[in-house]
Amino acid sequence: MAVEHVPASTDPARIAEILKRDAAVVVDRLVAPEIMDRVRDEMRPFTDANRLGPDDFTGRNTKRTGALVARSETGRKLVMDPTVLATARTVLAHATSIQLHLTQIIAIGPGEPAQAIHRDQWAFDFFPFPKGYEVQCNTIWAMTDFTEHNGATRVVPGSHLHDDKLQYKLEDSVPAEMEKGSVLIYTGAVYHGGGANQSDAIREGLNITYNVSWLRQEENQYLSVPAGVARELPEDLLRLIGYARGAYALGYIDDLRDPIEAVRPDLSKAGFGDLESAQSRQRGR
Ligand SMILES: O=C(O)CCC(=O)C(=O)O
Ligand SMILES: [Fe+2]
Repeated sequence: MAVEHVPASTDPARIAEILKRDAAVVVDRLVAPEIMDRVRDEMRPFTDANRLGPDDFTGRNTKRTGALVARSETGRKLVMDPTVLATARTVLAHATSIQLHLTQIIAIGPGEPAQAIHRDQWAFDFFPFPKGYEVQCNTIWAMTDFTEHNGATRVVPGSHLHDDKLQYKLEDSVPAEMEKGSVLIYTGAVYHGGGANQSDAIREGLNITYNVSWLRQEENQYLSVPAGVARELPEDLLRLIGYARGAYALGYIDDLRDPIEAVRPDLSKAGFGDLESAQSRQRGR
């Protein structure tokens, strides 16, 4: 079964429906290809200086370059892409709030073998989340065209409802081929992996993921984004990277203060977390 493609004009509610069924979908040409070139240019000093992966999973001929919020103006815009963000908020609506989980350019070099098929949510120390309870909504933006030949991400559509800790073979998966500027959206529970790059050019994708705010972030945003940069960010992005309570009491500073006060005291919200929302959750709504 191939990964379904939808046009850029598709309503996020419809995209979320497909994700509920398949746990993977490609939104074709969601941004112009030039946006991808801009990210590449802004990130070039960091990608050039970066080193290859330390193990087979991260890819010994693959570079992963992160901290997009600190390093790339265009990357910040992609983190806040309205279609993706509305989709992620819908997919993860069972949680009080969501946050940015990680940002990285994944540049798979020629000759890199396929990555092991996995679930991204295994990052949470392999905790067995209940079937159907998604904790992550992920994207890979195609910075180059993605083809089976150059290492397009491979996905097992519908596998979010399969058992945990399964070992899939590459033949069980299909490549999420897409044009530059398109985005693959997939959940934390779907089995997938980077494809083998059999071409002679680098396959570049921008991996931006979101998770429920009651879990830890994979990329530590507080340390990846220097406070001086954080101070200059728009409020919605600042809250999304973690300067907000994740639920009623999660993430406050010292005397029950809003975490945003650490960098933007002017934006502080009076009171503690949302008690009413916490109580309605406790009652099961
Ligand atoms: O680069 C890709 O296509 C996928 C990478 C991936 O799934 C991962 O590193 O978790
Ligand atoms: Fe992954």
